[in-house]
Amino acid sequence: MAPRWKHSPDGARWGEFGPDDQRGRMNLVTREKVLQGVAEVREGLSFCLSLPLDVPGGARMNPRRQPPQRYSVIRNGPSAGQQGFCWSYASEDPELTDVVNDDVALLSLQYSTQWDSLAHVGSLFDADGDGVAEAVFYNGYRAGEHIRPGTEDPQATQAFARFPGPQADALGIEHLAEHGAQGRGVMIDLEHHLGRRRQAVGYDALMRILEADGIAVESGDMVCLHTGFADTLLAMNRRPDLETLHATGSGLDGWDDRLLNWIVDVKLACLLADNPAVELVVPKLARPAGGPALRQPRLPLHEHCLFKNGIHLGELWYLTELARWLRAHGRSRFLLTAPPLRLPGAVGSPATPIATV
Ligand code: UVW
Repeated sequence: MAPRWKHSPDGARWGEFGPDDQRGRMNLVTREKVLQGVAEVREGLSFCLSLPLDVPGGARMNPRRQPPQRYSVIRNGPSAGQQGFCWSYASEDPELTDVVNDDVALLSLQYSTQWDSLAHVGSLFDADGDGVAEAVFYNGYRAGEHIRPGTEDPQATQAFARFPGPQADALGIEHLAEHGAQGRGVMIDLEHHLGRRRQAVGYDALMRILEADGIAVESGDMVCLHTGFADTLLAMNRRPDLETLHATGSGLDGWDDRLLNWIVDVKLACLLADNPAVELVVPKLARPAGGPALRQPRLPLHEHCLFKNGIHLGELWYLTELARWLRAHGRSRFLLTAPPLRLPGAVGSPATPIATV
């Protein structure tokens, strides 16, 4: 089989875990790391790190992502539905007493608390060296070949079925689910040091915070960034006030090369945040007067992590209660258990992560 790439992007470590690897740096969450996580369990106290999955509310925060819609399955006709159950087994046999509810959800997988798979963000890059950039993902997996449009169903009546896929035959979220996504979590409490004002956090600021809090990030750690954004959002009770949100919460500075190098050199396994993108999304750099167009990503940290280095991202996690508890108890580490849905071919997944201390 022809190798998937002749050239890898600058700053990428494609092939680090073999050319066909689809787990990226989650490979660093080894049995030893799980035991390190388990060793952090001293109180038997668990924290749910998910927002309710119908938060933010509406689609104003991201028009591509709609709130969940749930349907019921009514087998016995509307009258059963009106009584508060879907069907009664008595319709099959009058002597049976069971009444049953089922439901169906139509879910934007990245609407609320979520994982991004390595198939979520790639880049236009000339991996095969033919002089033309193609859409390519981590380890050279190709759009159109490995990550492709799903199959249209001409019989489908639902509106959403008009836009089938994408179908990630490589790099789908099931690879993370099969790993288990359990290991040692480390909390970096940006909000405690910076407040909730929107600001980019670069290498220097991050190092100051790690030093002040005595935090050492080690190989294979699952790193959480608490900014307070999700807590502000939750308090809006599903009516997000965009003006306030646009001024709220810190995020990593994806244009800071020293920060990007640190993320790779420290060998963290994944980056998880309570804000919408882990990084602070800033407007595109300006084209120099009269100069050529600058080809650049809108989301440089996504490019660096998902595309170049196989580092999964988690967004809109709910970290405030855990961050407060850890600070009050002079701790920053915990057992993190955060499997995504084992949904083959999906590019992201809702998550209900649990921290145990
Ligand atoms: C995009 O919006 C592209 O990604 P994310 O939700 O990961 O920030």
